[in-house]
Amino acid sequence: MNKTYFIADLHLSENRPDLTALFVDFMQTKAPAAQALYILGDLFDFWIGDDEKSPVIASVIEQIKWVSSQGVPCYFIHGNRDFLIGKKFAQACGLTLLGDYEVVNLYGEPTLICHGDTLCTDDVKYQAFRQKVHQKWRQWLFLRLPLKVRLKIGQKIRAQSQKDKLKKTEMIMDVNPEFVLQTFQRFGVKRMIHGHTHRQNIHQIPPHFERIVLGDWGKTASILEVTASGVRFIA
Ligand code: LP5
Ligand code: MN
Repeated sequence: MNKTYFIADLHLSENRPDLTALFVDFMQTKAPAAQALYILGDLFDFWIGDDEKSPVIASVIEQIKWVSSQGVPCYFIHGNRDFLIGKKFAQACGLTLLGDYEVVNLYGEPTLICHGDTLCTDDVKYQAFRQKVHQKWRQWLFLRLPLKVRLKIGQKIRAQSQKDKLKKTEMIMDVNPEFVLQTFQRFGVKRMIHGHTHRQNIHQIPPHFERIVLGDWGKTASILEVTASGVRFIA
């Protein structure tokens, strides 16, 4: 029971029933045994408002509701794909929405958690885009558009993003090491857990920092288990 799970970047959608199946399996078999579950963004491939309905969304709500009902608190940090997840969806599944950066005490070790996109400061075009779409008034207007229009706009942005990414190097799309160090110092922590870059790893950074990167889900899941003894990927 003395373990906490972290997952991110599942990118669930109607097009990938295999990913939903992996998620359902995790929620039915492993998650109920945890003290808490943290989902660090991009649970969905795409989110255009809490009013969208689909079998995948219904299934995710059911699974999170079930795990919460087993006494496992479930937390969510927004990703760059599902930053529009709101209170309605959270309430429907009993999910607690967290801020972009949170420090959680994990068995005595203060740990910073975030999605990871904000650490990629070299991706100037993305950061400018992020700043715009995080403006409350833009989101307010967007969410009042008909669902079909929102879907079209979302698809246009996805297409543009994919085109832009072809011109970006792997280094540009990774975290900026100096910004990471500043972030450790700013929050006064030695451990950080994030996703987004899909580069699953546990980095030891001198003199005493640890940066854990969650992987994306594909053929297998990527699940980080944190206990009093430390961290390990169980999938
Ligand atoms: O997602 P991924 O991994 O492929 O790439 C990300 C960055 N891209 C994004 C965009 C998302 O993929 C799409 C999000 C859709 C959300 C639903 C709609 C919400 C609208 C809200 C309005 C208030 O996050 C990508 C990074 C990459 O990670 C690596 O870190 O590089 O960033 C980009 O590619 C951003 C582009 O460089 C800039 C995009 C400009 C888009 C302008 C489109 C204009 C069309 C408008 C139509 C009306
Ligand atoms: Mn992401």
